[in-house]
Amino acid sequence: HNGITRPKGYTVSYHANPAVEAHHFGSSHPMKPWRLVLTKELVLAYGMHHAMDLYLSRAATFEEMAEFHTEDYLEFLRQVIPADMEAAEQSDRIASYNIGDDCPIFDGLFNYCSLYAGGTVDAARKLVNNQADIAINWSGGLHHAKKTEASGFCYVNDIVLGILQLLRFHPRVMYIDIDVHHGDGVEQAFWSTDRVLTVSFHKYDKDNFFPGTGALDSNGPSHPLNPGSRHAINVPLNDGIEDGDYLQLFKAVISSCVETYNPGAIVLQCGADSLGCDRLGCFNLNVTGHGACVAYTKTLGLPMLVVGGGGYTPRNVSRAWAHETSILIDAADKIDPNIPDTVTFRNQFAPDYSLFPPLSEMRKIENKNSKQYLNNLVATIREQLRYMQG
Ligand code: ZLV
Ligand code: CA
Ligand code: ZN
Repeated sequence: HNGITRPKGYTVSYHANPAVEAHHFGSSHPMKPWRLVLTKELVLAYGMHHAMDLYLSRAATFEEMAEFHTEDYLEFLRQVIPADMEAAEQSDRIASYNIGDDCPIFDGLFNYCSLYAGGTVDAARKLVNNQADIAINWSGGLHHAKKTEASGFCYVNDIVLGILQLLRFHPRVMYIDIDVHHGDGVEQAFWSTDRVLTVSFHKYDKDNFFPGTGALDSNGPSHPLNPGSRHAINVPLNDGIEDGDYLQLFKAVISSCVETYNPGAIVLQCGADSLGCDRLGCFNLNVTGHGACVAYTKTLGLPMLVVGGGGYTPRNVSRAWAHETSILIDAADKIDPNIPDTVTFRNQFAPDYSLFPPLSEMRKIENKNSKQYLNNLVATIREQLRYMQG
């Protein structure tokens, strides 16, 4: 079968549940859980499931989610129904939890949240229990959710829950976020601790791009004696960054962080809205460039929790996450760039039927990141890391 076998010397676990894919945010909403169906189709058609331990994600329990979120907020998510959006007596509560156009109430909302969160918690536990070296949950990565409110299409912060599991065993965890948006919810959750180093690469334009946080000089609590001081790293970018510059920047920043911080485990959020042609994004990355960041992170040889995130052009999201799965099982060189005939919904990948269409050429966005701007980012971050060492 395709020649895809288990990777030598390490184990990859894959966490998914088809029930997640069936949820709908609403027809005009950009978040389409259906992109997970396409991802699964590609992973199966290439035979990658033969190389991994597959687990059906279970729903996270209320108590597990309450390790981060308040019981009031979770209770609200559990009982709210779409009709409450119109009910006047609920409107204050709905507003207080930031429910609205970005984060609507839809059928099965609590089930959706507990399933994607359960996948990430399960994946983290596989790493902690030494049953996996790399654990993947493409349905997770919902980095904007806060302790007591929804934000930016995210309701429950599965990443925070996963990191809390890893912290039971590892003294230091490093979080890396390549979604085009700032990973504000994860940054905020660990703002005051030195046990998590958060690193987000994102488009930054304070007033015109969501969520407006993540400036280069936003690095943790300002008081130098607060343990979290300098343990948030932000890599603010402008429109149009391309593969070569992004990968060079990624390697420079991540290698310096690992050298200084010496984490015991890595959590990688692979938001695919940093690809070219994304409906919401404004970068020019190709599937290969995005994947190269995953490949580089893997070479660090640390236990790795890999989650999804944003990504609003479903065909390209699935291309990226299937390619990245192949990288994580060490089979990228064994998969045919021509998408197999056996893929259901193969018409989605027309006209090229390639895993690697030239996204950066298809909707070229002018690159507003000068070499000087990028060099300054690296120099400033290295300086910050020098101070972090104490
Ligand atoms: O990819 O939204 O800009 C992880 C992730 O990082 C906003 N929201 C907020 C602030 C005021 N607004 C606009 C509210 C619009 C509500 C509906 C859309 C509907 C159609 C098309 C685009 C959007 C939209 N919303 C684009 N950007 C937003 C952001 C939230 C982005 C979340 C990214 C989530 C999963
Ligand atoms: Ca990011
Ligand atoms: Zn995003």
